[in-house]
Amino acid sequence: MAASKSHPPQAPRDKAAPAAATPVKKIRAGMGDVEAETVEVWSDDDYRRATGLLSILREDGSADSDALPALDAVALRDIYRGMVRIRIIDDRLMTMQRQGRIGFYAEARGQEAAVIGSVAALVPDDFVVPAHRELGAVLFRGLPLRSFVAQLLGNANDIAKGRQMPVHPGAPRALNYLPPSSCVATQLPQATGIAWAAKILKKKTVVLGYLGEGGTSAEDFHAGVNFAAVFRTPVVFLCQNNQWAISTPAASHPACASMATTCSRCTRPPARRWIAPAAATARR
Ligand SMILES: Cc1ncc(C[n+]2csc(CCOP(=O)(O)OP(=O)(O)O)c2C)c(N)n1
Ligand SMILES: [Mg+2]
Repeated sequence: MAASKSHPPQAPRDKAAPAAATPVKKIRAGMGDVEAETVEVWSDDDYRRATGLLSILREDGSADSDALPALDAVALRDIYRGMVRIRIIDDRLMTMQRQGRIGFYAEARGQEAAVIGSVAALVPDDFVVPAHRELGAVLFRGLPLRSFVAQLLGNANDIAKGRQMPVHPGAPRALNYLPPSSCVATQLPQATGIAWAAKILKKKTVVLGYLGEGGTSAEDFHAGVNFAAVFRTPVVFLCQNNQWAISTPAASHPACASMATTCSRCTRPPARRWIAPAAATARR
């Protein structure tokens, strides 16, 4: 039986007391902490910030200077270098793939800013869980280009010695970068799991899990995102909508009006899901 203290807070039973007078407790709960008496309550402002749209670029391509992050010159140079590197190696390696010298390659032309801008926001202890177009992220984190190309060729310098398909480079553990996943969306429950582990260990690690918009129609997307929302794991899902999942246009597969709606429906804040900790305890 669940101990009474594991239940969500109840309003006092005194019907005469006005509901507004009940103080709102701010207590964090979630998996790893199922004994907590209450869950974090989000204000309407928090909710709007978490589910709304922040756009720095306007429709005409100009930037909203008030929304620009404060980055110093060194950070800006490194970010730009990371983006240009993607463009240069994509050109060369796509050519090699078309020549039949590499078995497979996934380019990120047009997605350079999303890849490098997001990974640049992390600290080294944070984990990157890529899909198949975020190779620039592991180079940005410090994987030598030589190792990356060795993996594509599967030669003697490849860490996996050719046992993994091209464009799925492993990286030294210190880089906290998982090998890319080209099995669509399977990486997302893994991202949630790493974040959950970090939470249980009380680390400050954040996990960045990437997906393409096609991934939002895969079952693992829903498992990963819903699990993350229910158990409040420190994971960020970054969906890159390049409008196509191979030959399937983005407009044709999600039932929602936009990818943002698809995602935010699953990531409603926990105040509206507060039954979860009590249910988890009751099942013991
Ligand atoms: C589970 C699974 N189903 C199908 C495929 C075949 N497949 C490879 S890439 C891809 C489309 C991915 O589209 P999206 O998620 O938008 O990523 P993008 O390639 O556009 O970056 C599909 C269906 C796969 N690799 N894994
Ligand atoms: Mg796509």
